[in-house]
Amino acid sequence: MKILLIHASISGCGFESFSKGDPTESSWINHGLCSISAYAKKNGFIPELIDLRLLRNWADFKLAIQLKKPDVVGLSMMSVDYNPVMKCAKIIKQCNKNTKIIVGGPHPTIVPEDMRGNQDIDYIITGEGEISFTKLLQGIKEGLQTEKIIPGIKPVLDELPFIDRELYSGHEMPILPELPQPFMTLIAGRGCMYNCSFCQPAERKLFGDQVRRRSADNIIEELKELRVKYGFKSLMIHDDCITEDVNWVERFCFLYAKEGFKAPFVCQSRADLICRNENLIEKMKEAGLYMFIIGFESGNQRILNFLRKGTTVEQNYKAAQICRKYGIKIWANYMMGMPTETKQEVQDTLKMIKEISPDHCSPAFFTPHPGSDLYEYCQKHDLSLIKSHDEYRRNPHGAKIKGVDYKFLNDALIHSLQISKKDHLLKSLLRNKTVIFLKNRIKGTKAGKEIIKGLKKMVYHEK
Ligand code: B12
Repeated sequence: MKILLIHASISGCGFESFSKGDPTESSWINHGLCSISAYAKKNGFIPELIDLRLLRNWADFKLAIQLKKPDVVGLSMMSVDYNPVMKCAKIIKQCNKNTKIIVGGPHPTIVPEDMRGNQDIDYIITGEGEISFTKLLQGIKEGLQTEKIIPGIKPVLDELPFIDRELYSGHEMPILPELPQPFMTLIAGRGCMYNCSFCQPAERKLFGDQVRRRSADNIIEELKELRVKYGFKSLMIHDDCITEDVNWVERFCFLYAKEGFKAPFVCQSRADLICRNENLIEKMKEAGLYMFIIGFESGNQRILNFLRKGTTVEQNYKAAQICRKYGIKIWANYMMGMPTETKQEVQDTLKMIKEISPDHCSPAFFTPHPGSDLYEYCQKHDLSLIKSHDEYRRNPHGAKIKGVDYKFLNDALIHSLQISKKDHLLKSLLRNKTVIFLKNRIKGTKAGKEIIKGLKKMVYHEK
């Protein structure tokens, strides 16, 4: 049986984008697809991958399907991937209506109704897919009939095979240009114990109420394999919040050093955890922590409470100080344009960014993601301006909700980039799609020219 998996996440980066521009969307692997592939392979199936980022256009895709002639196709989708995934499904069915199409991932789990009635989709697997996908392949092979919506089965994470990275032909580009290559991403756990209103309950729906994590020993075993196979030189740990489990991180740092790993790594954390566990942060730095990605979100306490972030503005400031103390770089995630947010509250965020002076700024316009409580809030109050699934990205692309002055937000966003005084930050931002987008928006306007001149002056020391 010929099984094909498809990486269809191109609503942001487009066709022919592999390794061009923003490394995260243009080159990173999809761990969900790699994990279901590894499990299927362990059970005797041999999935292949089509990565849309490597193709030129939909005609290329059609050709690839005609050549590969798959019996079964698996597609992974976040909400933002809906349109390209549906287009793939249509083309596949046009080529052969007997090809079975299976979708899985966050969007089908959160909103299965979105595609239940779609004739091109044969099966929807909700939640974690490894076991159910392989069972379904066996069922299809034996000609068994099954329901359209199939609930996923939670695997014991340490019992899963290491993900099938060979599914992808290209390599992942580092999150920051200064990190040495080869760069790799990995994920240790599933789920998140926090309750932020811009995310939850989506992740609980996907992975359940309890956070499950592979053992640190299991991760180190995978890293040993990756060292031999790829000789990786830097690393990104994707987990939403790996630092919540102090014992886990201590064991990981101990083993990482013991096994002779020196590659710098990047991971996500929270301001409150950094403040609470300074000792742990020091140990992480010693083990090779290069940068923390921190969801500071806002410099205003009312907004942090509205987001149910569970952190304080003071913790945001203090966490940044702790990172500076240990020489850990800061990637700041922050949002603007939340429902009810006032212009003064946005100014508080600008003040915070100025003081924190992050090494990398990742600003966003608040976007109501399906599956989150704030999405429901926006539906209830008729706030959403999102017309197409492609717009479910938090990057500052256009207006997201009613009642927000996006002209003011654009200015605030650019200001937040200007006031963080790091040259290398600006360099990376000039390469970054967000700024290219902003440059295009403001290009031609007098204010725009001044802003670009100002940015260039700061980056290239132009007179
Ligand atoms: C790493 C990550 C990224 C990476 C890489 C994404 C990737 N392709 O894997 C990058 C940085 C590129 C990214 C970008 C974005 N992300 Co992201 N990301 C994550 C993160 C932190 C981990 C994903 C992961 O690897 N999980 C581990 C694997 C094992 O789980 P999984 O991918 O869900 O796969 C399992 C199941 O979903 C299922 N499954 C998945 N695919 C398939 C396919 C089939 C056929 C089957 C049967 C099953 C199946 O089985 C898998 C194994 O159990 C998650 C949060 C999280 N903790 O999961 C957010 C998350 C997936 N991202 C999210 C969002 C919103 C985005 C962005 C839109 C953000 C933005 N910029 O605006 C972009 C969109 C990118 C795009 N698609 O164009 C949301 C999605 C919410 C939604 N409603 O869709 C999440 C859930 C975070 C959140 N709670 O808000 N992201």
